[in-house]
Amino acid sequence: MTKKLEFPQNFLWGGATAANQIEGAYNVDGKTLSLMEMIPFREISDRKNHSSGAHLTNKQTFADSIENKAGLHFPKRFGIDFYHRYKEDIALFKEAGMKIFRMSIAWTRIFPNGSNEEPNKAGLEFYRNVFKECKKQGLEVMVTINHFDLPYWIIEKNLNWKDNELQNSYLKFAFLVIDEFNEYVKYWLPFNEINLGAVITTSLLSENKNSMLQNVLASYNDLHVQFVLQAKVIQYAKKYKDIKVGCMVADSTSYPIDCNPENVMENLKMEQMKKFFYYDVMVNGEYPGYALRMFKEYGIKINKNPEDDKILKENPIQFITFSYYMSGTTSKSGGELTEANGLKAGKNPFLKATEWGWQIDPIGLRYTLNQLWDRYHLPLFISENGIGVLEKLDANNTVEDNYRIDYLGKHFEQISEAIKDGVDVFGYTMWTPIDVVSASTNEMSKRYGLIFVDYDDYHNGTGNRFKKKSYNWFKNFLKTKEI
Ligand code: BGP
Repeated sequence: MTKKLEFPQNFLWGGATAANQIEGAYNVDGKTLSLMEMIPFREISDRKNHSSGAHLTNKQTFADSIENKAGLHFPKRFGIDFYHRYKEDIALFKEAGMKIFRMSIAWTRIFPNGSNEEPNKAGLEFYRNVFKECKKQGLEVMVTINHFDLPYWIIEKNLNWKDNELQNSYLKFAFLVIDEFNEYVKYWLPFNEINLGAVITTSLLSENKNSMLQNVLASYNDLHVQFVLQAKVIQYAKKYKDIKVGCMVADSTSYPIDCNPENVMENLKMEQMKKFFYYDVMVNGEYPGYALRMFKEYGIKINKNPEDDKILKENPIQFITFSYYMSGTTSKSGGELTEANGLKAGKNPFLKATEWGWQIDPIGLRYTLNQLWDRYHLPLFISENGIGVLEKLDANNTVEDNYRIDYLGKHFEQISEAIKDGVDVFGYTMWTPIDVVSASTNEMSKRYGLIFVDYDDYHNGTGNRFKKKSYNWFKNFLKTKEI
């Protein structure tokens, strides 16, 4: 039985990627390494557990990654060679019927050695060519200015977000790419998953890498810096009438484990600090009372510059984007936990989870869309959503990924329900249209794509692209809107 879904005619369907997970060519045409590209692969034994929350653990120390840079430890993060194959990939996106492509710009292609140098012409040219190709194929573009990937030269200089030099370097990079590419790129996101980014980069940059609590506390100050930098990007971009700047938050739905008021209250607090806090600051331009109370109780002091409040107030985000992969539960007494991308969430007995423990919950997406619309009344865009699975090409050079078809169809259904609820959702970019290197495991084998890419975890393979069953299903869905 098929079901026809309703979507507005101009709804932007598409796919999302990130430079450090797709481009490869990390040392080509002047590019230098970014921190994400230096993260070593996990130990084989660790990888069998598929535990998430990778990045640098105690085992994979910072020193390891520096050795990695010197070529002592291999491999690095290779991506899928989008750098050389972008025309083929964009043609496949177009053939599927996509209308928008979300990607990021590698800071290290534009300023390979520091921000006092001239921007690297070859880097600018690469992105201009990609954007021109998107235009030729009728795809809008959404750009993430910083998708977790800090240049290694920032680490060499020992800079942190609190340092003016890093802040100014980021702004120089952000303003430059907006000046260069505003005619091609309508939608801009200054930071990927701003609620995770600060925690991740703080842990990577922090001297005290072993204390997670300290990293989280310190990260509120880094986060504040990112809020202000984002507001400055919004302010700057106002000179271009045709572009819009929005946020990107790693969202997830959280339910109380039961109707015990203690647990319901705990869940409210969880939602406030895990999601609403970020949107509240970026939409309303001020820190909400529940956060100020929490900061006081934990002894967190936000070091603000005198002009920060004004900048935040005058430059709210113009639309909201978020990633949505899963939901979780909360109970005051703890309960059984699952973990995704370093965020812990309570288990839900009503839901199935992926091999990595990400609990699949399409209805949670409708729930979140309603929550965000009711609270902010800003246009919403789902900038990431998808399912990571271990997959192999079969004898027919395809993957019969019925589970992905099921996952996507059920999420699309809930988006269409939210639209019927009156929620203004204007687009969706799945993570991801094509297999890429995973952000949390650094492996190829956690695959999300509609298109299979022939590389293994060690970058063996032809790199050739093969359509999975879901590719053809999605192509047909875009024509018929039937699931
Ligand atoms: C998000 C990141 C992406 C992406 C995705 C899937 O947090 O923005 O970069 O990779 O999660 O995560 P993973 O690759 O770890 O499965």
